[in-house]
Amino acid sequence: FLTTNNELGLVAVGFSGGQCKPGVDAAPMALIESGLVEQLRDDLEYAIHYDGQVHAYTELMPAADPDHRGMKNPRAVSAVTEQLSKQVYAHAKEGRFVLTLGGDHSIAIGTISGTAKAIRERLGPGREMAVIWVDAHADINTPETSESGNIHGMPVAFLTGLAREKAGEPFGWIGEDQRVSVKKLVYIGLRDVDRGEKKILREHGIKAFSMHDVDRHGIGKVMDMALGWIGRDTPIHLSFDIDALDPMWAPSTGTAVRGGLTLREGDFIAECVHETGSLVALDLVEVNPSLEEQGAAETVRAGVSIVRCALGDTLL
Ligand code: B3U
Ligand code: MN
Ligand code: MN
Repeated sequence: FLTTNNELGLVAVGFSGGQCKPGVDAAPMALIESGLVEQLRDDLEYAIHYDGQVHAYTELMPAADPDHRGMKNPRAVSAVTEQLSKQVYAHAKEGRFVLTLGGDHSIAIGTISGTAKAIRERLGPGREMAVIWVDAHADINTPETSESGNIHGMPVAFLTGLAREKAGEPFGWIGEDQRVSVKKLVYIGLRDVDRGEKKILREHGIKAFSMHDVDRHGIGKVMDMALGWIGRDTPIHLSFDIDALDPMWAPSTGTAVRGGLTLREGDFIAECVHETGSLVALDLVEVNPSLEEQGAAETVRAGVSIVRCALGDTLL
């Protein structure tokens, strides 16, 4: 029932408040200007539902936004992700595939909470979707374990309920039906994981394939294992941080880490997830076209390639 149509909801999120560097807010426009929407419509034959705007959510920005539990811009990130969650939910509820162009990775609090709720309602009780998180980083710091205070390093903690807030606190809006289980979460590409995060991954038995695993087994075997862990007929939300790719292929991103995936390995992950027929949503985040004069165009091109592969483009 999941991919019975070619309807695609597109949400463009020009938001950078989950980290400190400006420029990642310009990514959706750069991706769209490079022809992504036309390619999805004309080459891949999607019917695209897009409101034609890159949302900056300026109307939601608080006048004052002091740190809360060490988090930077907590109210801004909360307001944006709560609104985004509703937008993504509305598309997913209609049975559309949801493509979100970020923005920094804090926006995944909005996207995944939105699909989790919609998919839960469609699947009925006892079943829930899985998340594949492709990233150099685990983004599972709690406000207390984070050394940076940047919320783009925390979305998985909020989405799994490892970090929680009460009603009235910034992230108090996240409900049980908007969360995902740590057992349904799989990482690929990790290579820069904080000490506190390693402890969290270990203690909760979270499935994670680091670059070491990619080197040892090859990306083919890693994908077999990742998808085997999730199991058949489980809806999948793919959250793809462009910094999972080696800076050779994606240099223009806020926290580039050497020793990453090749462009083909990134595309292969997207292709394999598409082939399951269970992909319900994709986030592409952390493309920052302003950081590298030379590498920006290349990074945008890598992002377009990942999206095309996840949406069914094939080499032959
Ligand atoms: N783990 C670090 C660094 C980081 C996380 N995500 C990115 N960088 N892109 C942190 O700030 O939590
Ligand atoms: Mn990330
Ligand atoms: Mn990252």
